[in-house]
Amino acid sequence: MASKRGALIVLEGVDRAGKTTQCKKLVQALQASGRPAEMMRFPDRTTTIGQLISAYLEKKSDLEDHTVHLLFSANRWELVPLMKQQLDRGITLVVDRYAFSGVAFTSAKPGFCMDWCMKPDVGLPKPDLVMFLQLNPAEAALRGQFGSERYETSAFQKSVQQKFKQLMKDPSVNWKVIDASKNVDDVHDDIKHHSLNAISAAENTPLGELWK
Ligand code: Z5A
Repeated sequence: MASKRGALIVLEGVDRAGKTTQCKKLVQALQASGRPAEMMRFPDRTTTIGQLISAYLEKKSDLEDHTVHLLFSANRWELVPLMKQQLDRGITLVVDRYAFSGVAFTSAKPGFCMDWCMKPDVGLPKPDLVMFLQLNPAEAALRGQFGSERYETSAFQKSVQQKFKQLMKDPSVNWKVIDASKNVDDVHDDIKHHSLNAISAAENTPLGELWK
């Protein structure tokens, strides 16, 4: 086991903000500079639970709203042993969406409060850094139309964004807002800067527990 742990870095953001593009670019840059790094994404559609979620998102199946929320959370929990193992080995994990998406998307549905939505994810490995890629709807539209998956409508995405705003008020999480309207390389520079700081800080800090 390496003496210094890796950092847990999460990218969140609105639809088409460039999360996947930037996660890949960050991992490549970290690896190129000799820092071990790997990418993860949630939902992880490769597991049995992930396949249930994927069918739901693709509208091939319907699931009751509480049930699917708990499945998204279970999909994170099932990966926790692997995440901890990799962080312990000194590997930095760059994660495309995490529990914050879980809370923002479900609490944007009628009849859900944020408190209930947060509960299943309490105690997950706490990210050392969460970057929120901010992009206004007009700019997102220039990057292509919404896809055909569930949740990909402008009204729903607007209320998801409001929920993210509320989550970002929580000072127990190290949030950084990134202007995602810049070109890919400039956004990457901002993300890399914050990430290198987080990696240094994480080396000497134990991994925390989210919302605990
Ligand atoms: N969900 C949930 O309900 N509960 C949960 O717990 C979790 C998730 C974890 C998963 O979607 C869905 O599940 C998601 C939330 C919900 N539903 N929605 N919406 P996903 O992860 O499979 O896909 P996504 O996260 O929705 O992807 P995205 O938002 O559409 O894309 P992105 O990753 O932010 O962007 P991208 O793919 O990197 O880039 C999009 C396009 O923009 C592409 O053509 C790029 O080349 C272009 N791009 C990227 N950056 C730039 C810049 N800087 N300038 C110009 N163009 C750019």
